Amino acid sequence: MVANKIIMDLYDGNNAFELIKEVITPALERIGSKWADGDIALSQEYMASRISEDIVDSILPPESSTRRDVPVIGLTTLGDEHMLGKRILSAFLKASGFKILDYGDMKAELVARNIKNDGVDVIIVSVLMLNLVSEVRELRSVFDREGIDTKILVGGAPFLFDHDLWKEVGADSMASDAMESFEQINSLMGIVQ
Ligand code: B12
Repeated sequence: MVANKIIMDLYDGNNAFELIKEVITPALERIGSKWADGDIALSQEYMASRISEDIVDSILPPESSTRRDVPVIGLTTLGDEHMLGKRILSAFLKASGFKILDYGDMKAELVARNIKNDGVDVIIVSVLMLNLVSEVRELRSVFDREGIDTKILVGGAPFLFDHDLWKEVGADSMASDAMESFEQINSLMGIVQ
């Protein structure tokens, strides 16, 4: 497979996140624009993302053997079917020693029920679709109604374009990439590194 060979030629065993950022994500962004311009079908975009997922899976680092059980981190999308960003984030945080509960894609009510049961300290929400940003506001209002004090950390394209958006939707913090999410989790939990 051509895509696989291109990445493997560049992969040195230690640069997975760099390759994802510099090569795979920009390629998918170009593919997304081609779809938006009507040059390719959604099925082709889908196949490109499946191929990318397989490549990403093959280069992501394994979980760290030094695991910490506190804080408990949940990860979800709120109606968004774009899963690759979440998967990358999860791998990075697992490699950093965090235990991650991945809820897949859920409605706010269900996320709230799960994090209550699981005692989640920080819920990370990945959003790619602009119209789903309002779901974070919904999550905040469910938390307020139910008295849930789990911190909400958001990230993804809409929050990169508008740096104050996370405040407007009632999140506790935002991060622009996996490394920053690590720092934000520690800061939200008052953990000094
Ligand atoms: C692949 C893809 C799909 C695949 C997804 C497959 C899958 N299982 O993931 C399929 C084909 C299913 C799909 C469907 C749709 N898609 Co689509 N898709 C894409 C595409 C091409 C790439 C997305 C991707 O995987 N990028 C690579 C990953 C690694 O990047 P990422 O998600 O941005 O994540 C990175 C960062 O943002 C960050 N990050 C992400 N989340 C978080 C969270 C935190 C806390 C932190 C710190 C960081 C972080 O970390 C990641 C690594 O750096 C984009 C194009 C684009 N420009 O993004 C369109 C795109 C996102 N899709 C789009 C659209 C419109 C759709 C559909 C509505 C199409 C349709 N008519 O059905 C549906 C939506 C379904 C839904 N409810 O979600 C639009 C969105 C427009 C908008 N304004 O919101 C885009 C931008 C295409 C375009 N140019 O118009 N899509």
